[in-house]
Amino acid sequence: KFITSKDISIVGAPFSGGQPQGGVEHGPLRLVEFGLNKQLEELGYKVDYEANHDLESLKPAHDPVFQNLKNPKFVSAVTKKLAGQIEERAKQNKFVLTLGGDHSVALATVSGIFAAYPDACLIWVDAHADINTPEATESGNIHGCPLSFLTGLSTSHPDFAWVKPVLKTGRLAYIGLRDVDDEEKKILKDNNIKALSMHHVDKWGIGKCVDICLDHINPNRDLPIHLSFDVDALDPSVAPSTGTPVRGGLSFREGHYICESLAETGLLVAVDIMEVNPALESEESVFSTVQVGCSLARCCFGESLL
Ligand code: NNH
Ligand code: MN
Ligand code: MN
Ligand code: MN
Repeated sequence: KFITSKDISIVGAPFSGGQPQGGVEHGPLRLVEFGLNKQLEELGYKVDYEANHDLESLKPAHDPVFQNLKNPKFVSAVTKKLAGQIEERAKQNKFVLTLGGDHSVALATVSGIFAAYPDACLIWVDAHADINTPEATESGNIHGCPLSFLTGLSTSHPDFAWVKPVLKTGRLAYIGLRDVDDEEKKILKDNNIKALSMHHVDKWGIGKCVDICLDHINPNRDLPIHLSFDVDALDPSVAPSTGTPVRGGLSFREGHYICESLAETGLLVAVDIMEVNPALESEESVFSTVQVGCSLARCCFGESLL
């Protein structure tokens, strides 16, 4: 056991600068308004919440596209600040639950968590691989790039020089992929990264997929685990309110199974619930997406374990 307390530090990351659609910055507050803090307290945890309402103040007056990336200075400033906060909370022997916000915020969560736990491994649950380099990205949206910086595959962008290559490619595994750019496919192959797509979920079932990932990145089940869960990994019928829905995703149960089985290891130290966008689609869509976001988080903290 890496964490001996029953303390959860919820870090709000109300930020949308890593992609073009507004609204995702309202994700954290909606999850908290839905009762997430109280739900986790009912599971026996002591919960504190830092809303980080002031992130907009880090927006520079002038932030032109540089080396293909959009809003590089804003994304860099926000994620650098949050990384320090997350590292501090992790070093206080607390579970860190980060609520996005777009997935560029993983620059902060992975930097912060791996500073506290250098031997950690990362499970990335997403329809997308988010490992584009500045040279490779077609969109220029930084939420599609965090893993290239964190793994050290991108080193040349000056705004992200502060991001240390804390994540070895052998400690990264994906589940749920189905919309991966050609350049990313090459990166995954060249670096021998364990990447399970929806095809693998169909073929082997979710149980075997989680085992395969853990066997690869945590073979002795003795390393801390960080889960970064992009809700667009779920099928759009389950989590419709997200910026880039892709059909054919994880079912409600498959998503929850991942969280439950990681909770069961006793090795989880950090969880990110990302890309909930309450500005998208209908009020019913928002309700189901926020509800599933909260229930994934609760399952990470053992709700459904007997
Ligand atoms: N691969 C695309 C890009 O880099 C899409 C990324 N979008 C996401 N990632 N939602 O999770 O822009
Ligand atoms: Mn707004
Ligand atoms: Mn993502
Ligand atoms: Mn995604």
